[in-house]
Amino acid sequence: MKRAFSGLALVALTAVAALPLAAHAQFAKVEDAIKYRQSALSLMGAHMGRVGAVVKGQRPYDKAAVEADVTIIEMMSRLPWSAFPPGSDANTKAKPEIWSDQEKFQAASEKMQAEVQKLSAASRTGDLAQIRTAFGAVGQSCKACHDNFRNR
Ligand code: ASC
Repeated sequence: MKRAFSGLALVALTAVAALPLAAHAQFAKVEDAIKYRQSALSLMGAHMGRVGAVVKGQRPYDKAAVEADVTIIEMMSRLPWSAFPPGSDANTKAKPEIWSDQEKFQAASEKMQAEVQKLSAASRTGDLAQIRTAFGAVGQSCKACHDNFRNR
């Protein structure tokens, strides 16, 4: 029993220790990584669109609904970044700069996540003006990354 536990513990410890290094190894195939990141960004875009409609006055403001949308945006904003393994630009809009300028790409992803955090805080105030401002900043951070790292 003791032996079995030690073996399991070693496997668990090794797995945890390897996590930051092996983010890409989560995906068996490059196509799986592409699908994963595109799915997260697509869901993020869908929920940005819903909040965008409220911000533009095309849909009535409902605090709980916006908070729910922003919760999803926040979760999705964390997901794409482990899913850009080298070589995963083939047949996608991903620019080679994602891999040749990784620091800048990472900074852009962190900027976007930081702006999403502010949108999350704004959504909890119930103040549509604050939500509008924060939403604009998130959109700008999306655009900045697309301009630099995504082909049209
Ligand atoms: C969105 C969305 C994007 C960005 C981008 C900002 O809502 O789906 O891709 O904002 O349009 O310019």
